[in-house]
Amino acid sequence: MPLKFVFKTSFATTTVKRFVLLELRSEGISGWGECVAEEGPFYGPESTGTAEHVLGEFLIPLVLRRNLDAPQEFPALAEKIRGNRMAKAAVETALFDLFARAKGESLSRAIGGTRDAVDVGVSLGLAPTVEATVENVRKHVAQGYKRIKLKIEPGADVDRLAAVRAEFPSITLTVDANAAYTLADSAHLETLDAFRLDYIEQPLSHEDLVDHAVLAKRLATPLCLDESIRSAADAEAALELGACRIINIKQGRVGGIPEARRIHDVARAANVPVWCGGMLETGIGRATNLALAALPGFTLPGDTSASARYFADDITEPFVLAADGTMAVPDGPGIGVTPLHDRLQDTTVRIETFTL
Ligand code: SMG
Ligand code: MG
Repeated sequence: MPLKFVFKTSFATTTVKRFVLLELRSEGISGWGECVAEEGPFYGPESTGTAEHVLGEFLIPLVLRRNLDAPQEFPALAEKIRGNRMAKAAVETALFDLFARAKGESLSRAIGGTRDAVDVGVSLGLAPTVEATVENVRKHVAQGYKRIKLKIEPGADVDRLAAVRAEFPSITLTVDANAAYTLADSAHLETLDAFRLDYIEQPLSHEDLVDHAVLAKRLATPLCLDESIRSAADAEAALELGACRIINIKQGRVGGIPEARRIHDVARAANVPVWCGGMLETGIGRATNLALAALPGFTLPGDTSASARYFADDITEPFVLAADGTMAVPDGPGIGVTPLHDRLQDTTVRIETFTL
């Protein structure tokens, strides 16, 4: 699916979204799971190719013709398979959707969501110039997003922030470096304190906690971790070390909804706000994310922006931004949306069917 914009981060440039979509069928009901792995292993270690392999060879056989009483039984089945969290999350979210649909209950309700709409922000990729950055901010502030997040990298940070802050002194502004800096950049990162950011997301290595804790002590701006938090155990360690004061939760990155929920609970017990991240999902993954973001600890605007920001035509009915900067949490059965038949046909490159 072509993206409406070039999404440049410190690690990659995305113009087309290619992904694995999983449909699990049982007793006449379909559950849908979008695998958030990207084409290349640059955000995290997984890619669409590794996900296809692990799904086909290891994960799907675990659930084929097996009677499960609840989606919560899946993690124990998949326990022997290390890592591959995005592939696992695809199966698990499809199972959650399937079970919630079978009960005629919304996924959000099924997992303990307490909100019917969530605050929404937007994540803006690296633009070629300072002026193009400001223009992009202008456009999305006008659309009503509650928080603007700018991708940054060394050489494309202070200049952009200064220009954005000059025009928008009071918007909620954050940055995401996707691990582009090192501790050697600490003095430089300290200068970002001047821009009154709500947080700096993942400035240092994608697997690091300790250096983030060292950096955090030098900055007034809170750190938010994304890539480094793969599990509730990571979240506990990060908070214990003082590596972050905010957590970005993505169900795909952490292996599914129960682990996302555990991270939410760890953070909540420590009074640490969380927000729901995004992986340029189609309507399927977006619906799953919205259900998760309805949990009570998700108190900051997330990256679950409107479908129209990403795609001319989504594969589901589009998600829209309400005038008050919120997005409705689907209340229909399961994730509340289904792929539109024609859109699915138009966008599908290859279908693989697994039966016993
Ligand atoms: O879904 O709007 C979205 C993308 C949000 O910035 C976003 N995601 O590190 O938080 C992040 C990135 C990871 C994906 S970049 C292709
Ligand atoms: Mg991030």
